[in-house]
Amino acid sequence: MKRRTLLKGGLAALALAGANYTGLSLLGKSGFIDTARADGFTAPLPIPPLLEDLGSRSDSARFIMNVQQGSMDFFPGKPTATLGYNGNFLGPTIRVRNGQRFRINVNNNLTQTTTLHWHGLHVPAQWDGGPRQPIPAGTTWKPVFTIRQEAATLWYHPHAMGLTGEQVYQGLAGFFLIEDEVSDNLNIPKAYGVDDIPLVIQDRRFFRNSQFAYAQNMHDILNGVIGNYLLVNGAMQPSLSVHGGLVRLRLLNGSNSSIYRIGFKDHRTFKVIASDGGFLEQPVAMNSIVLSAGERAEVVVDFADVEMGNQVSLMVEQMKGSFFEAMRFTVDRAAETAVQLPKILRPLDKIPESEADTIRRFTMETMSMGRGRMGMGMMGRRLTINGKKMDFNRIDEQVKLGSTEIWEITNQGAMMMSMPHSMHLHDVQFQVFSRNGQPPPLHERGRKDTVLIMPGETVRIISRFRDYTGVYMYHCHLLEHEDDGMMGQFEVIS
Ligand SMILES: [Cu+2]
Repeated sequence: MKRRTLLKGGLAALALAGANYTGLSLLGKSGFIDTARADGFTAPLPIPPLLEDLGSRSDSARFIMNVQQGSMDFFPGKPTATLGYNGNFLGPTIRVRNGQRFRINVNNNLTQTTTLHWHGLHVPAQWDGGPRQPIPAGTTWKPVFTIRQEAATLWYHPHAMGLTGEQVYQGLAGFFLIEDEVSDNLNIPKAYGVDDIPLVIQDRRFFRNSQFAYAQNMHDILNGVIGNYLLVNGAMQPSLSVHGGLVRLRLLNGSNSSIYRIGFKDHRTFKVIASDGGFLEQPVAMNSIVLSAGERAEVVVDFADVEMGNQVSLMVEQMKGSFFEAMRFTVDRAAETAVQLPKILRPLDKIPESEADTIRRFTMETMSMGRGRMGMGMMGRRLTINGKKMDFNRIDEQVKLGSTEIWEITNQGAMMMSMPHSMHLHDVQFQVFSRNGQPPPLHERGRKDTVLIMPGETVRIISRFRDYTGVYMYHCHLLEHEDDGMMGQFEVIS
């Protein structure tokens, strides 16, 4: 895969003093397949199938999900052992409607525990699918709940304590889409797999025997497991035929720990129409967007100017500076109808600062050098939130049901080892209230559940805690950090 520097003002602008992005240095490059590859972009982009609803009533949806082992030929004739939901790699797209009753049977056919977490979903704590709801090997989990949430691009993935990173890496992830009257009525592309395209972007590295090179040694825990191959919907260098009109891309950074800047090779402008938890108030024009692990954005791109038969490349830049030509769009037919994106997508109810009852402060720390021994820095306390690591037996924060809270989250920069972190809260969709004391950029002003916090940055988020009591997680969504214990528990109490 070619590595090129194409997008100007890319992640270099976010460069980290002292951070180690040498990637494979500790393990040595020799054990890994290198990125040289015959030219691709011939295989069609896989579109995850919509999961068939087994229910007969429109107000109720019933699904079955098998968590299973599989195999993929990422390299011809050299199968890679994988995990998948109802298939070999990744999972089907679950699509539900606001207000619908949702039931699913999750059969764990693996030889180890897993969980199934609904990332971004406002859901009763007992059905959250976090580390407190393990599904032991060979058993079935049967959550039942009502969707109480506006249209959004969410996703699902395992979240078992200490196993999340490895299970996601092997292929466990899928889209979870909510539709409602607003999304029905908006004049935007909405034909699934035709002009409304889910794109989960992930990087991977491989051993020479073509198996995933996933490790949790100290280097990989601190830096995250960063790959040198890029997969889009589980395929390397795929291409997709599209019409010469508006195409909506539901982008998910489904990588373990990579931060991506995503844009087009020809720098074309696109419109961001939704963040993690739903539509923005108005489309925001950009020509690249940064998504940390776990974040989503819906963007609409216009291919009307592309000559029939020509291709447009989607580019992905990792924070450490590697560029990937992720996939190509081949414009091979004219648009049937000319769609004009609306100027206003929906009114967005902004939570006022005055509504907040409480301000809580969180410090995400990569290394606490003061507590470690000098010269043995990596042996010191690492990857903590407020100096603590995850403990099932400890409730870190108690939040009153019905309250509104501001959480002020600081990524403590350090001289020796600074890392970006991405803070994710279960239960709520929050709003970014400020970034380093300033209003957030326009595309961060919608609903969010995951937010990138660079070293030295302070982000304030505001959330309403409604409907459900119980214990939920907050954690860094760099999965190697999460697995290492960069996570805490908040309990919503009545
Ligand atoms: Cu982190």
